[in-house]
Amino acid sequence: MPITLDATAPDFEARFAELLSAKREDSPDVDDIVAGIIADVRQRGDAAVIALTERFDRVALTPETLRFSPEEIVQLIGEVPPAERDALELAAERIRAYHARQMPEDASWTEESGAMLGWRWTPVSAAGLYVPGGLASYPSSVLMNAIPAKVAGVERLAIVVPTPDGKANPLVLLAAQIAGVDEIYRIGGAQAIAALAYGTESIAPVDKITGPGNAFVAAAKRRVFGKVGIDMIAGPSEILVIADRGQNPDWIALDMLSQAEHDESAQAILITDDAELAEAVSAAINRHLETLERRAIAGASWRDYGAIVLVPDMATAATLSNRIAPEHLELCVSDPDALSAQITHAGAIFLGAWTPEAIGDYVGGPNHVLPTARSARFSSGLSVMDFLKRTTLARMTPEALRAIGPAAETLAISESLEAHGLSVRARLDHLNG
Ligand code: HSO
Ligand code: ZN
Repeated sequence: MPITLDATAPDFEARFAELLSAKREDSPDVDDIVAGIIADVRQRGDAAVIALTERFDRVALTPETLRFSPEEIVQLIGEVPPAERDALELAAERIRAYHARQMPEDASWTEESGAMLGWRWTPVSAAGLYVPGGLASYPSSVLMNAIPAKVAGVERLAIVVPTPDGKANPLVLLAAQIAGVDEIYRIGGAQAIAALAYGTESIAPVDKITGPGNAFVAAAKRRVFGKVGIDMIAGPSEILVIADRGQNPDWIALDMLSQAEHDESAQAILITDDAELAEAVSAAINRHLETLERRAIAGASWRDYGAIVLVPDMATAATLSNRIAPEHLELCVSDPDALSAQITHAGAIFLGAWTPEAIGDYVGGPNHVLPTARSARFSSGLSVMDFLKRTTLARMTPEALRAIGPAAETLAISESLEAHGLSVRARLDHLNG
C-alpha cells in the first residue's frame, strides 16, 4: 500500500525523511562490462560496434548499413498515419517556439578606461542523441532532445537508436526528420555511446551526448564524460500533485498514474489539505488500476513508492514540495499563481486543473527532460543552454592596463609566477617609455 502521512502527526518528520531518502532505483553494477565495451570500440571501431550489435540486438550490420539510408527513412516514415504525423508536427512547432525564446543574448560593454568586456554564446559543433529501443522508445523524447540542439545552432546532430531484431520505430525516424536530425545510426547500448564519443571509421565523433537510456547507457555516459559533454543521468519519472478542496479526484488520479505508468520505480505523490479528497483520489487510482493497460507497472509504482500527505494548509504544502524538489509539480488548487510563487525547487510546474502533466510531456512547449531524484534543488531541465558554450571577451587599452595592470603584477608575484608578472610589467614599462 502507498503510505499516508499526516503533517501534524508527531512522527511526521521521521516518516517524511524516510520518504525523501527512499532509494527508488537499484541500478545494477554494469560498470566493468561497460568499460570493456568502450575499450573495444576505441580499439576496433566499426568492427566492435558491428559485433556488439549482432550480439545484443541480433542484427547483422556492415559499415555501410550502420546508418539508415535516406531511402529507408523515407520508406519507413511513409508508414506513419497522418494523425500521428500532424500531432508530431504540432508538438515540434510548439517545442521549437518555446526553446527559441530561451536563446541567450551576447553581451559586451566598455568601461571608462576604454577596456571592453563581455561574453559570446556559440553552439557545440556536433551533438549525439541516444534514443532507447523497445518499451521506452519515445518519439516525443526525440523532439525534446533534438529541437533544442537545432535551435541552439548545432550543425551536426546524430541519433543512435537500437533496432532489436531489426525492428525500427517509424515514429522515431519521423520525429528525427521533423526535428532536422542529420544522421541516424541503428546502434544502441554502451557501444553506441562509445562510438559517438570516440568515433569509428563510419561514425564521426560528437562533442555532446544527450538522451535517456538503460543502466548500460547511463554508465557509458558517465565514463565518456570529459571526452564529451553529457546532459544528465535521468532517473525514474516523478509527479507531485498539490490539490485543495473541490478538485476533481479522477483527473488527479489519472495525472498521478500518467507518471506511475512509466516505470515500476516511478513515484506519484499527492499533497492535500482535504482528507476527503485524499480518500477520493486513492479510490480513483485503485479503480483505474483495475483496467489500465500498464496496470502492472503503474500498480507496482503506486504500491511501492506512492504517497499521500495531509497538510493543515497550503503554505505547508509548498514547504514540503520544496523539500521534495519534484521533477513535475501540478498545482491543482483554486489559486495556482499564489502557490506557484512559493515554489523554489521543481523541474516543471503545471498550473491549475486544466494542465495535466501529459501536456508538458508532448505539446506544451517546455522540455520534458527534467531533473529527477531531488536534483531540481540544483539543476534544470534540458534547454538550448545544454548545447551552447559561453566564451568570455576582454580587450584592454593602455589606460586600462595602467589602471589595473599593477594589481595583476602584484598577485602574480605573490603566486610566484614570474612570467605572469613580467607579461604585464613589460607593457607597463613600454608605456612609461
Ligand atoms: N514524463 C516523461 C517523458 C515522457 N512522457 C515521454 C511520455 N513520453 C519524463 O519524465
Ligand atoms: Zn510522461
